[in-house]
Amino acid sequence: MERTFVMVKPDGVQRGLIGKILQRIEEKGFKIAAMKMTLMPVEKAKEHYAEHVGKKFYQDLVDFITSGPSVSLVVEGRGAISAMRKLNGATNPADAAPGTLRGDFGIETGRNVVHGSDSAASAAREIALHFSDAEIASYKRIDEAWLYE
Ligand code: D4T
Repeated sequence: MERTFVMVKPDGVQRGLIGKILQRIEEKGFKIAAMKMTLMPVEKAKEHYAEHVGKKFYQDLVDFITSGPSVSLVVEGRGAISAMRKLNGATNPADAAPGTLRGDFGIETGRNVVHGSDSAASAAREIALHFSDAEIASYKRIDEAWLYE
């Protein structure tokens, strides 16, 4: 089953949104295969956002993501990568549709509450960066027979 890397960013943690975000993911039917709260080390943040090196928002992004605890998740389910991007909403919360996490909980791009991998390659890279294989659980949700045909 497809896996994606999702993060409740430090603003989401500080604003008490962890539970609501997890609830949306769980209610959608996706499985939380791994989860941990960390204060992301600067070196890991730089690796995570390597594709943005040189952009004007890069340093602010690294500073922000390492400014407080964040919750890292591996989310699993059919089509999870693209579906999580849709659940998260547009990068700029001002453009994110109501009903999406960023649309409902955010105002500005630099405080957009959640992260989700943007492709299969990014998901594989980000999961390996933030989790060891032993930290990722394999189990069946009791409702799987009702989620999948
Ligand atoms: P993430 O990676 O956080 O899920 O966001 P997106 O995949 O939706 O968007 P992104 O990679 O283009 O941006 C990564 C991260 O940088 C912040 N950002 C982005 C910013 O502060 N200013 C900007 O102009 C852009 C484009 C927000 C998300």
